[in-house]
Amino acid sequence: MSEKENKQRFYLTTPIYYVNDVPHIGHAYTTIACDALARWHRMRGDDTRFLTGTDEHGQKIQSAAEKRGMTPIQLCDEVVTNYKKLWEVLDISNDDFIRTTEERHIHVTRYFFQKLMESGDIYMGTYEGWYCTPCETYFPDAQVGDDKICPDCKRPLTRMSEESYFFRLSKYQDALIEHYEAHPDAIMPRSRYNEVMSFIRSGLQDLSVSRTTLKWGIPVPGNDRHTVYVWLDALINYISAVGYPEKGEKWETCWPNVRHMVGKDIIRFHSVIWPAVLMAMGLNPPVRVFAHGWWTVEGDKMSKSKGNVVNPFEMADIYGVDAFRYFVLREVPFGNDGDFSELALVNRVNSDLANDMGNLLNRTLQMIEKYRDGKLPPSSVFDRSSDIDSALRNLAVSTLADMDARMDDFSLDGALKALWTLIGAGNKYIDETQPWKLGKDDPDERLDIVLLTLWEVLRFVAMLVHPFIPNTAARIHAQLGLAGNPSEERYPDWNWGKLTGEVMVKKGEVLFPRIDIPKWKIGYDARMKARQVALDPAADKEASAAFDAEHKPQIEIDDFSKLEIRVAKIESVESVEKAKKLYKLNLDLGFERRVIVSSIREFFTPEDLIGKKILVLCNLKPAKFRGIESNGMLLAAEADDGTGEIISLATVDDSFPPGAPVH
Ligand code: ME8
Repeated sequence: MSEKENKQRFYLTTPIYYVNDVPHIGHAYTTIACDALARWHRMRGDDTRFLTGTDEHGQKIQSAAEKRGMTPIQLCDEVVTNYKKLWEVLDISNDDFIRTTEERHIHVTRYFFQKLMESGDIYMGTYEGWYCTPCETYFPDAQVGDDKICPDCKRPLTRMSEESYFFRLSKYQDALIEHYEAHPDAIMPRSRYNEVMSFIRSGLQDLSVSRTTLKWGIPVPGNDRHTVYVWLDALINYISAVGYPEKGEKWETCWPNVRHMVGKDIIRFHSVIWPAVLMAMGLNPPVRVFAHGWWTVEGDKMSKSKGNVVNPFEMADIYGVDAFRYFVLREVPFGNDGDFSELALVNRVNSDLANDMGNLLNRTLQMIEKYRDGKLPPSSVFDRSSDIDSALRNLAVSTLADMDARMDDFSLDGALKALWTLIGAGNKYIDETQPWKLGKDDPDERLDIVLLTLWEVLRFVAMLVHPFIPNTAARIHAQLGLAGNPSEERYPDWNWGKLTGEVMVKKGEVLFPRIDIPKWKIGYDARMKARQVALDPAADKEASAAFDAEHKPQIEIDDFSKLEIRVAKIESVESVEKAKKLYKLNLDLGFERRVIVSSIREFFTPEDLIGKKILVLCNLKPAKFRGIESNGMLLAAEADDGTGEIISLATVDDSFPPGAPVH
């Protein structure tokens, strides 16, 4: 296959995420999967563009902003930074980030609407139906049961009637069926294709595409009383981000090759409404819409009220970005639902990353250092390879093709499995060739061949694993003694044995230290307890007593210096409603004012506290207690005097100013 024949164009999008809340594992999952695909295609040398962004209009955002006493755009500007920061932390290589409040998007949305009104595909009518506010969707009577709850989210529906513009979705029913019959790969996996086809065949109704009740949206051209339905607005992002309607080079290379990755809950918007709108505009429908499954957490539905929402920042912080990326991509057949459990993640790290991949690298580099002083044998030794060596080489080369085919089907887990077959074969090759014996008996050629074969396998592994765990791939690459980064490699040039000149390996730190499960469990249990406390502060006492009962391990001075402890003056004290143990303390920290929520109400009256200069840990991550954000923790001694628990706050002389540091 020549590079030219094989070269593709690949434009890939994530859904754009609502900015009414912080990102969770669902958002991270789609984006990591897209990142792996985009990196894979760049490595193939394909013309690749990868888009993500945020969905910033609509009722959800307006309500969330009202709740927080902000304007919608203030909320958007604040929350969008969480997404951007997360993509940086997770090594996401998006080429663009679109916000639907950007002018480049707004004008394209209005253009679409205007064109569709002119062609008659959008017309004015009256809508009466059942409306789900959280889903921002109307449901026709036929889809609503006697209980009048939303068929999707199961929350109560409201009967609404309003003047509305409609999109003639019904007109495109036959064209959609025809299109999908001709392109069975346009919706994947197959089960979703079948689901969408039967939905289309059951009959499509025209779709309400404007709202008079909502202010926070894009005004309909020529009729400011209406805003554009948020889903139509959102879908258009995929096209406004590549320069439509000017249609420059970005447009030409991207649009005919667009693939959308979405969660299974939003497949219909992408595979029914969106292609019909595109057809109405005379544009090609997406080449593919792929719907992935949903994560549960430890067997339970993820929900804020249960306090089990998986925070991707936290996972990356505790386990490392690549362990998290690897786990979500490998654990579940892509397209199926899966269950997230930290223990399962730890087991994957230990078995796949530390054991299989880490050992192959360590054993190989150790031997090259021990027997060849770190220097790589010349590739001419391959001329005398025997069958066992060639078999491993052939496997490395065919793994590339095997993974490529799986990535074409978006089978990310399948591609990783194929790669781990190669890694397993590399470890088995060491066991079978027993280089340590060759090292003793035959210091020359046979050992050279074995060491170089292993080194080449690892070079392939670094390149093949790079789209999934880019940072680890770069570390392997560097330890192999290679310059540059695997992200710069283009695979038509990988040729086995291509290396000339002298390469010195540089064995470095272990890639993934094994996680000691009993030790890990202690930390895990403490975190779960803390989570419960955040949900129910009454559990706080129990948690802290259990924690204090144990002595803690020794720490370094550096550990201590991470704590920012300062003097704070208590300015005022308020009782927290419906929480008999909690006070809200308003503090003066010298450089700013702070709120801390603390469970000391049963020990002090407000008068005991006001004016006191106390010590506060002030760089603790914020936590919410009964809806109040607490920024820090006060320091206190705690004991039992026989009658019950007593508490004494850590205080300083009145001469100390608020904000004074404590070392
Ligand atoms: O739907 N597991 O945005 P969004 C896996 N703005 N994926 C999950 C998940 C879970 N437990 N929970 C949510 C929107 N998701 C719209 C998109 S696109 C033009 C507009 C996924 O922030 C969900 O399937 O609510 C969806 O794909 C994504 O998170 C975005 O959710």
